[in-house]
Amino acid sequence: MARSLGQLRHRPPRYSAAALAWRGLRGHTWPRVWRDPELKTSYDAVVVGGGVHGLATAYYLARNHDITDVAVLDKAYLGSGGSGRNTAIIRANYLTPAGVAFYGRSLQLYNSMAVDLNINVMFSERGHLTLAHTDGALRTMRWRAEVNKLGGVDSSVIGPGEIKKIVPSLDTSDRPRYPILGALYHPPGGIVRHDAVVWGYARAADHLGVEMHQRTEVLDVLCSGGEGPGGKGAGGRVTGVRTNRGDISTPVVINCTAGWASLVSAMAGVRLPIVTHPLQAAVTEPVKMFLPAVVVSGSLHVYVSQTSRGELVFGASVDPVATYSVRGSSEFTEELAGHVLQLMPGISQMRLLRQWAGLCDMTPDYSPVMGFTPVEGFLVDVGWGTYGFKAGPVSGEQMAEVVATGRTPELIEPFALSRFNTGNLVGEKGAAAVGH
Ligand code: PYC
Repeated sequence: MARSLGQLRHRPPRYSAAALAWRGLRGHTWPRVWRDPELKTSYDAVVVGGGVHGLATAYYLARNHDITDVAVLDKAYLGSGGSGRNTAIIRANYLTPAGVAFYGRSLQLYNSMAVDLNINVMFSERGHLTLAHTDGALRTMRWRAEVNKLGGVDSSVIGPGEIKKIVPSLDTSDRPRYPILGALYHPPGGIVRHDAVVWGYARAADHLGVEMHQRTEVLDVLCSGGEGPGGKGAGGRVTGVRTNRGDISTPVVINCTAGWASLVSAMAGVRLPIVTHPLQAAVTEPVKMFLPAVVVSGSLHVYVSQTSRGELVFGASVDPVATYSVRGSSEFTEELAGHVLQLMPGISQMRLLRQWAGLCDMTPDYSPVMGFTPVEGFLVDVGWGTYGFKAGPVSGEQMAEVVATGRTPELIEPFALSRFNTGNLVGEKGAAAVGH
């Protein structure tokens, strides 16, 4: 039965604002938010990847199914991959019925997350606008709006007049090279503080008995009975993982990595149809709040939102080259600035402070790969492309159910690896924030 955080074994300490300030000034050391236990040689399940997906999977295994002998392994620190590099946008305005139902459930979990995890994740439901600059884009927005409504997700197509009322700083005149013809307006979309989501799941999972092991890199997935070398591949089963800190035996390994998804799966002899591309993002200096919604332009390859600190956070399409490099490039900055200024000429004096990149595992249909693989006990929650952060909670919930019940829940049936053999693809390219 599901347990609330109030029923957990260890409750996190609470401090008033004055007590926090006093402790800071006195140089107090802070209590650990999660434990740092010894790595054991055996667990009921091992989760590879300590981002939102891995941590949520471990949390729901413990909370919803009482499976607590779980280790989450991360080769760096928790949230150091895609969970710490995204632009924190959440939405459910997808194109396929499967996508709408899935991301709709994630939005519900984000809505109740502050209470469920007892942490302020700074969820700001501020509305999400996907601008259309061509007749073709407007047609896709109408299509998405109808699929969204049928799936119970609030979305509609609005014209330039309404867009201007929601975001006055947008140039809705006919002067720009790509005038704004309309937009898909999705009021429940918004932003959330991404690192708080990581910390919230980590702390809650820890309180339920899950172990998190940072700086613990998986070097190999150990298998037996499979058709490939080392007993890996189809027909085999998982027996454990080899890490930089020793071998761990386990009957269940869940690959929740991003960027390294295909490499970790290959360790079990499982090939995935994934190509990895970097995605760059950037942030400006903070200014007074003037951008009340998330704004996306597919034709101009840009999305932008304003954080509660006042910075503008920008992202673009994935870089055109498949690589594991996360270096920033000046081409990105230059193109971004040019495109953003077509949308909001009034911000030309703002300064960019930082830029960074994350890795996106792109699948042929822009939908994830979730659930069982031909290797018994080796499960995947991968292939998130540019949609990973917003899917973290629902993915954790559903993957935990797969492990606990040995069945695939209806919500993620469409995302099975076997779809690439049957041809039942779930085409979500039309729901990408920007053209890729
Ligand atoms: O799909 O909303 C999105 C998104 C934002 C950043 C990357 N993808």
